[in-house]
Amino acid sequence: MEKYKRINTFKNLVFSLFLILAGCASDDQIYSTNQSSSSNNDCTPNETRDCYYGPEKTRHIGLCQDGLNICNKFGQWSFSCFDEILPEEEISDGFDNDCNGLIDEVSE
Ligand SMILES: [Ca+2]
Ligand SMILES: [Ca+2]
Repeated sequence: MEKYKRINTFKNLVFSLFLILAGCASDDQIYSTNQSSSSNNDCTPNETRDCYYGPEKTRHIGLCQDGLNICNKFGQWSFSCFDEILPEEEISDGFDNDCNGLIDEVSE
């Protein structure tokens, strides 16, 4: 019984992580919470939202990924964007490292 519970909790954890990582689910959440808050910085503690501090044209391109702002206990968004992936120097690895839409374009 105990074992089953633990597995279930783990499953839930994985599922919520998946929701956070899958941008669309959290987008919906952010949209609804944004409507109720008047100021940009105010948020509910432990709330999260997508963020990306790289060039906008590289967002969601290649390896580049959004990170998360996390709301602190004072109701302010964290300055850091956790787990975001910003453009890096292109290397020959089969991925678009610098997020310009071209894969391994250096090996021409
Ligand atoms: Ca590239
Ligand atoms: Ca590459």
